[in-house]
Amino acid sequence: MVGLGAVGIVAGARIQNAMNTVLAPLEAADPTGLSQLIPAAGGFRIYSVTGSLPSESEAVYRLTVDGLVNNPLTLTEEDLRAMPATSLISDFQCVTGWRVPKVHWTGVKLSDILDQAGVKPGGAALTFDSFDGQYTESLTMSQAMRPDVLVAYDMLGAPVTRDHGGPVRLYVAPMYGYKSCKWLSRISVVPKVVPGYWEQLGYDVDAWVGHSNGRSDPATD
Ligand SMILES: Nc1nc2c(c(=O)[nH]1)N[C@H]1C(S)=C(S)[C@@H](COP(=O)(O)O)O[C@H]1N2
Ligand SMILES: [Mo]
Repeated sequence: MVGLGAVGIVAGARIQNAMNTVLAPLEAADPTGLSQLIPAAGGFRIYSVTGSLPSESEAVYRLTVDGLVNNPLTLTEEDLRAMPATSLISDFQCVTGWRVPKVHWTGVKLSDILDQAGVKPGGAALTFDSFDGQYTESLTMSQAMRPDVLVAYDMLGAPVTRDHGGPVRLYVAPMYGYKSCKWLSRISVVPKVVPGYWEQLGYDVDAWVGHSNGRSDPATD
């Protein structure tokens, strides 16, 4: 137990240092180091690990789907809106504790996009990149095929705003908010899970709301 506790403290210190490096001088009071740039309507907080809010117009926006696929895709927002749409009403919960109940989401099921791209044998996981140039996320293939995982272009009854990661963001309904990569620019099919931005800093890769505290910290697991 003593040994595990020590590991937890070391991991915690590492996370804190890494977050201070990335985020200073933003929101130093936030114990997680996550940056709250703008208090948003309806209980959301607007997060960006880069300390700024990137922007891409609908005209230049492209979503690349590549890696272990038979048909790599380059999709515009119009292409996505022309695909079969799925709407969900589901909570958005950040691992730091805030939660927005019953948010309306519309987009394309990630599974539909993967079906169109044609996953090759050996494609067992996905990586997600943001056009902010820093944020990344991951899912296993079976998580990605769930019907409640969307590539979302509408949120709160309107196009996803720039603040919330528009024109297109990921929405992983059953998992903590950090899975829902904003300003989504690339989906790659890969052989195994590559931990995302916060996961490299200690958060759980499997971020099920309620099953996980979002952090792989042996001192508190
Ligand atoms: N590109 C990018 N995506 C991101 C983040 C981020 O900092 N950058 N923060 C994540 C976290 S921790 C949460 S809780 C949600 C917050 O979404 P919101 O800014 O729309 O409230 O976005 C997730 N996706
Ligand atoms: Mo979060």
